[in-house]
Amino acid sequence: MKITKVQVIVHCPARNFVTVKVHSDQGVYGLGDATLNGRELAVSKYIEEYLTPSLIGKSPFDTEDIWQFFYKGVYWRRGAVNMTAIGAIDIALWDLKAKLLNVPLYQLLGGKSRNKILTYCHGHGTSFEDTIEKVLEKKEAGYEAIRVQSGIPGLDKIYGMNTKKGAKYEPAIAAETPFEEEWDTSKYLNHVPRLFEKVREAVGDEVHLLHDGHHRLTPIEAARLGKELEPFHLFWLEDLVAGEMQESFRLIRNHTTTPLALGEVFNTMFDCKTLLEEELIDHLRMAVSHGGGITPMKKIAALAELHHVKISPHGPSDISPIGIAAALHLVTAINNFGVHEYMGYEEQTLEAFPHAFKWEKGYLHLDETPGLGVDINMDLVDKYPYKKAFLPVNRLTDGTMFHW
Ligand code: KDG
Ligand code: MG
Repeated sequence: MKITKVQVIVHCPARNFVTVKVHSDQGVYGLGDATLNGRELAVSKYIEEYLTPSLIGKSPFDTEDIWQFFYKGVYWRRGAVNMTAIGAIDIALWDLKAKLLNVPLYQLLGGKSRNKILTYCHGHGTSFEDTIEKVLEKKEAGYEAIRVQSGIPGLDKIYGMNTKKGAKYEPAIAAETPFEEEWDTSKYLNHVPRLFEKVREAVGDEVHLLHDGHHRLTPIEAARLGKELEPFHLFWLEDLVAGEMQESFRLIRNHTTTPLALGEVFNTMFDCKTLLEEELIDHLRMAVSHGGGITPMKKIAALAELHHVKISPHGPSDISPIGIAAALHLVTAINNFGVHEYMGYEEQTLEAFPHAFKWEKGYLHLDETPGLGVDINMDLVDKYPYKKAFLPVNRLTDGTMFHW
């Protein structure tokens, strides 16, 4: 059995995606998600130029050896572009292998540990009232877990807002250069506890509430926020400080019992080794596609399990249904699953990626379709060409460059 061809498809069905299609001499193909929001062409070129030639002729069953070949063989290890490229190939090979064996992928990862996958969505509004309305709408739609972000008085353009009714969360903006947002930490820190007091009162105790700090605080600011939110029993506080300094979480952890989540920008075990070994977080948010694929994520999940940390994958709409399915199969098989982010897709994206997974009443469900259970509609690829788009950048109100 041999890999005969690798196609890298860059397309924009409502937003940009990079899809990898690995063909075998059995006429069966596997699909991988190589989308890295705002840096799509870097990954597509990387796969075409540097990975594809080494894949041709290899057996698609040798997922471990192929992963090690690309990870160790590059010499310049780690990094988002490199690991997303390796991850896309790895996901496509696992899809292909499961299709060739005629089983859903989770059967190769340990079988079924659960029947359905808890999801959380976004309930975002401009004001207290608007946010409460959005959160209640999501509760009504069946979500048991809701991420809450809201506009902050005095700041016009900030993260996590979606003002258009019914529109999906989409931070990337089509342009030649990134859009600039603004930030003021003291306004934010004063606002968030008041927001959660009101939201908790409106939704009651049954719904899990989550919040994303998007890497913007210092450890001591994060500790204050965690402490002040304790009465409202959050499911988690995500990305409070930048993840580069894993040691920063020691201070936060010593000050608050609010559960902590981190990791959507991580791409290897080494980004979270201290966090896991010292039990400094409760949920690891790595996406399978950005974390190097199924092969390393299965090992990371095993290390996390040892340290009471749950795998709760990043699932924004800039991860394609292929990347989401890869995570769904992984978290179906492992024991230490927490929650999966899921916000749905625009109509064009759904048409571009026919898929077997289904969302119903707060949970995602897989069926018995062999492989990942996701396809790509090749007839639509030329209809939706790539459009350059960037994630925003962020400045303090005095113009200082800040974290986004
Ligand atoms: O591409 C970046 C987005 O996916 C990111 O802003 C989403 O923070 C995010 C989240 O938690 O989904
Ligand atoms: Mg996040």
